[in-house]
Amino acid sequence: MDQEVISATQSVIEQEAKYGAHNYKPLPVVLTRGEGVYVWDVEGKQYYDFLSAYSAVNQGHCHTKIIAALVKQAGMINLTSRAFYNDQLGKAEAYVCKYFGYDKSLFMNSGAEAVETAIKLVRKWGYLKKGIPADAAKILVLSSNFHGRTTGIISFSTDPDSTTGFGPMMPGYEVIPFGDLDALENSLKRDPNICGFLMEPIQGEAGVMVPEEGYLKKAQELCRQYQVKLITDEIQTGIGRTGRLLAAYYDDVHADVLILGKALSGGVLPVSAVLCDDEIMLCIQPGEHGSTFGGNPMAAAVTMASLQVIEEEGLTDNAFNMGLVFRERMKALQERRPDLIAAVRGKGLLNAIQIVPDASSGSASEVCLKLMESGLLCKPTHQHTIRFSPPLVINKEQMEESCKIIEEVLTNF
Ligand code: IF1
Repeated sequence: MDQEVISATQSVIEQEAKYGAHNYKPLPVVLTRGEGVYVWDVEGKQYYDFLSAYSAVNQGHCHTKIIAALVKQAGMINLTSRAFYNDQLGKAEAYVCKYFGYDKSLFMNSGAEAVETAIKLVRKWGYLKKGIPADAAKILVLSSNFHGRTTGIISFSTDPDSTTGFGPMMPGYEVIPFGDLDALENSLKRDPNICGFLMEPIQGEAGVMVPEEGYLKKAQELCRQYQVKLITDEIQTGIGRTGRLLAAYYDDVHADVLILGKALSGGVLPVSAVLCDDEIMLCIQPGEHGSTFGGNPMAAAVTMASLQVIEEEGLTDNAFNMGLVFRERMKALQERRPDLIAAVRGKGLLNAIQIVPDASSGSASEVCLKLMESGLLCKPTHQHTIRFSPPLVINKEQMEESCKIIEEVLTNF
């Protein structure tokens, strides 16, 4: 291999190791360019991107329409703060409200901020509308949840890596087992101070865990019965990723509070939003919540373009169809090689393969290294699970070629 080229990758890795915090352990690949489903490293090697920045780049890398909106707005005005109006935010608010069917929207930046915002909204609603005594509001969450990294959000994480050494944890949350409707009902019955139930319709970080069909529908009914707001975190599952515009649509559920992030901007800028109806949103008054960058005109312009692309290019349906192709091939491989693959699961283009522990295939991270060498980038979640989430613009031919790479790596390990 070319010596000079190796050092280009190596020098970036060494610089990060020296000057960056050690809070990540990335694959040893340094990317410099992306287009559609492809990314290129500094050595010029091309890869299929089967992570899409954890489902943020649903519209594909450097989508011309989204970049055009970004550049156009960049030459007009970038940031006004919310002390003044800008001429883009109102348009974007109207756009997302109509797109997802809510009265109102509140723009933030990161996913974690939007989750915090949703919690604040539902707590406020709990005090003002449900009559919960001051500071007694409680929010239900699921085991193995992932909603972000703030001190508030990690307070209800069940992952020791997320919490250990970061205490004290904030009270006001109760964790119930994933997929367990009886546990949900018991908690709702027991505690009248519960104001919200926060959940991921498919748990991403937990390893693409799909609850039983009808779980969310029943959960919504229970929440209504007990006057509790259903908050769906669709930061990862939303915006076409699972083959429906929102994953909750599989259960015909329209959540009381919807949290979006990641692909809301096509991965171009950090943009998140919370959507809900007036009954909840108007509980927060001027001065009670905000963000310097939240709702900035760049984010607004990029959001509208990103959502337009999803619709115009039929990316939700494509995700559904390409997901069928992917799982069919992978399930066929599992049938041939049950010694290698323990499970294939997912919806649309949010999928995971679980590798048989101690199989000759090695650990999930070793498999990901081999896939990288073969020209396909993805990331393990936990020791034996690999997540596969390509941009939704992937076509049949690209999907077939990607499946071939995965099959070859898994079988020739
Ligand atoms: C990282 C995971 C995925 C999310 C859900 C909120 C957030 C996330 C359902 C917070 C963020 C990202 C964060 C990213 C890795 C990635 C991730 F492995 F950590 F869990 F996708 F599965 N709700 N998920 O998935 O959004 O504040 O990050 O914008 O490197 O931590 P954020």
